[in-house]
Amino acid sequence: MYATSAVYDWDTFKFEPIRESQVSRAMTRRYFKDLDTYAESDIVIVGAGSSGLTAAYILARARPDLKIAIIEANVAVGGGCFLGGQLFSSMVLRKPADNFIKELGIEYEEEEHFIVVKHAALFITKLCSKVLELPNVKLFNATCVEDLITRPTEDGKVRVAGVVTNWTLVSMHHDDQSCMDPNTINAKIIISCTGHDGPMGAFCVKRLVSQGYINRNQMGCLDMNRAEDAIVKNTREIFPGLIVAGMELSECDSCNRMGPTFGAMVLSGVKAAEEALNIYET
Ligand code: 48N
Repeated sequence: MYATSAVYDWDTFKFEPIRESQVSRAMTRRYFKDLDTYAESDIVIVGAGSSGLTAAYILARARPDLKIAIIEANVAVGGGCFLGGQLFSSMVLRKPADNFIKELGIEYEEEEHFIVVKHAALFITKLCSKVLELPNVKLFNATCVEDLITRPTEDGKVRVAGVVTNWTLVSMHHDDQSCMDPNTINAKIIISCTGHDGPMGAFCVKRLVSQGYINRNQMGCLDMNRAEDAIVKNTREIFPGLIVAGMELSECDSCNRMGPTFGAMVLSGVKAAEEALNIYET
């Protein structure tokens, strides 16, 4: 026997009855209601890695009146914090990023200038669960941002005004299927945290480059000290309506990479949230 609130008689155990269609309706009714609700979002965050989820956590708690949509191409969240530099599981964050880990209530071991969380998955799952518990956030995972919505501005320029999305599996097959119509989400601010280059990485930077709106610079070689300071300092609105955070910045500012240390991802997410709040409050 193990400690549990209920005691089961496994000989007579039976679930309550159900029809398969009830499960489908329970899921699709809610999903399509969310698509309808978030078709007009206040803020869209692209990428549910460490910087994107941190930005979502700060924003959704600071402004419970704002609707925040998170678009994540993978089925699972976490980005490089789950899959990339975490073959060795433990997660290093340099101080002062320990403040955020304390706020999340995650245990860690203290070293002189950094802290170590025993498993990267502990950090990202705790952060994700706290974000998803917030009533003004919706995560659309397995969903890819495949274009930006833009609008002309009064001074004859252009600003980003939303995103174009498709289920990731559809996005991956545009070449061998017709370009199946995408979905759109209008929003005043987009925070792009799609990581450094990779199959889908650095998406919004690459899209602005393709339009000739900004220049493309390649991510620099590994230098932990320079990289982490630069990523946090450079987190900003790189184009009207578009804030870039995390490693995607290295693809427009040619910041160095830092390897498997995540303090800059967390504080870049914090800074991106503050940049978005400043824009909202002006
Ligand atoms: O974890 P990432 O890749 O991005 P960040 O910036 O949050 O964290 C970067 C960090 O993991 C590192 O790269 C570490 C520090 N290594 C540094 C180094 O030296 O190598 O998360 C980006 C997320 C992923 O989950 C992608 O699936 C997702 O963004 N994504 C997208 N989601 C929707 N639409 C897209 N077009 C898209 N592109 C990427």
